[in-house]
Amino acid sequence: MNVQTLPAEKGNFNLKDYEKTVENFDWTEIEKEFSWYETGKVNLAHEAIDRFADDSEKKNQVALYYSDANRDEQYTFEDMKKLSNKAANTLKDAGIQKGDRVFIFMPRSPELYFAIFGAIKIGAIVGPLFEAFMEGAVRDRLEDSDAKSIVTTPTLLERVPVDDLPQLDTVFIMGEDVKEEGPYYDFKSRLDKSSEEFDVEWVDREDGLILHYTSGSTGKPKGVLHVHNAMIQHYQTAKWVLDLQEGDVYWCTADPGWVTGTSYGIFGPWLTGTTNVVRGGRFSPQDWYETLQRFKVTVWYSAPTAFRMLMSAGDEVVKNYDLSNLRHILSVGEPLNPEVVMWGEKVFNLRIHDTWWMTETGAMMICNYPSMAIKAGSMGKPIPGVKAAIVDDQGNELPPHRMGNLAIDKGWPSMMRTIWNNEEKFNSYFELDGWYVSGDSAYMDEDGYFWFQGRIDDVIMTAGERVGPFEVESKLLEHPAVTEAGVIGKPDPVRGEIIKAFVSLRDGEEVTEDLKEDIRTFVKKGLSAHAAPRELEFRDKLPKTRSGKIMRRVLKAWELDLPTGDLSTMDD
Ligand code: 6R9
Repeated sequence: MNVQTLPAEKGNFNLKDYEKTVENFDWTEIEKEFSWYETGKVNLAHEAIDRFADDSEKKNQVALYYSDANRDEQYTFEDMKKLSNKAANTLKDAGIQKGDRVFIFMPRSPELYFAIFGAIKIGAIVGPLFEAFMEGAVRDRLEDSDAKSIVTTPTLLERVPVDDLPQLDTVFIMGEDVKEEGPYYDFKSRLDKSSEEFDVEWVDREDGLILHYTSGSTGKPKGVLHVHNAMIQHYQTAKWVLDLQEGDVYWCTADPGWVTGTSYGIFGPWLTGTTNVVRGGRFSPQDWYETLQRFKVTVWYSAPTAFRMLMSAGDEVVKNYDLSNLRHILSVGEPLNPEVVMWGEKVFNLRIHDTWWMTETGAMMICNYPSMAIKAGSMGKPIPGVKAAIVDDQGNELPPHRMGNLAIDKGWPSMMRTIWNNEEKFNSYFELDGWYVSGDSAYMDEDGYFWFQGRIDDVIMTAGERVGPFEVESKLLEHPAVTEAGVIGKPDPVRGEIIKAFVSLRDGEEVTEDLKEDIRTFVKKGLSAHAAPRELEFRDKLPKTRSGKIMRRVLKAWELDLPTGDLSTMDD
């Protein structure tokens, strides 16, 4: 394969000798940043908000720029402290206590962020939900976690089956003229009335912080529990990888319903005292470029699907905006196709830095830093303090260029502490000789860069050859007629599996036999004969999660006429 390499640049992680840093790195050094190093107790909300609000040089800095179609507001660190104190008082006065599960089910708004910090300040465990969840998805999560409380809006309340959830005794409604009766509380008027002063609950570093539900390919969604200790890694990766520096304006496009929207939409930026932009509403290329321009965003964290959508909007659109403040771009969630990296170079004149991690890992694990050369299509290298390897199905480490299980040595600070109510599931991650097994398949090259191949379940075995669907999808995307591609293995009596590609075409392209043949030949020439899709099917849209992942299991279910499983995370 011919790899395009983009040379190293300057950044916070300015260490020439990567290997030496990896060997000498000690997470306890980072702990000195936080209060527990002195007192033995900590609270993430104090470290992310209050300590800056109490600092005369930082308190008047804008912490949050919030905008959507109806609102346009800004809040300093001092404002954030007061408003999250009000939220903390509101929750506490209604009887919420340390360790209770408090769900947040509302569209993006400043109050969502106050509520999250308010809950953290009293030591509660936050359960963020996507606003698009329907009743079944809400029920599963509240039931499984024995939720005590939820903060929601009058519209979304219709999807909360309050009467069926006996544990759920405190329902805060953020609206006008809310009638208080039974479990219902008027969040807004209580916020308005409550005090701006609050003494945070000092917790242990191993106390619960956040519960993110994530769907596997089978079964109900599982609750991944993270603790306050995770902040060490949120903080350090925000420095090293997001490269956040004094004066930066940072925008993470992810919703807090997804781990990226909390670890890096809330924790990472604020733990480093950075000005954070939140834009509500749906994606449109104009709106996004406008947001970058208007807030003079310097660091931007988004996802491959979004970049691909911007790409297919055409390069003319971006020319109407002044994006000269932008200096660092990052991506997460799905493989970042080389095609997209090269597009980033062209239109932004910047490298897009891929980062790999999972809900379960809590924070970034394998990354491209400013100070290292990027190999387009690679996820980068493990951050110092993280040991990653490719292992076989017995847990033996494999040499470079062998495809296998992407696995991590236990002990990084932000690792999940359990799967809620399901210790067995939690233990199953560690069955291969104690390695944390990600479920992704990948290989490492001779320079220690990791290359994603697919979810283990998605890897295709065709005529004795292992093919990673990602490689084929990336090649398909390079074809001028194609905007999206999802590739699966389809059972075949002769070859075991054959490669089948679902493709959506650019506006104006028509499906013809010639085009099909052209696409097949394109992959054959670009990759290899065995990687070329034998079957092609055209669709207007491909099934994706809200975080932009192509749902190959849904494609497979369509193909084989099987049930599609839990679809609560599928985008509409
Ligand atoms: C943060 C997040 C985790 C799964 C992961 C992998 C895929 C994430 C990726 C990537 C290729 C990257 N994934 N980052 N694949 N390149 N840079 O996405 O968490 O929603 O739990 O998903 O996403 O398959 O195992 P989560």
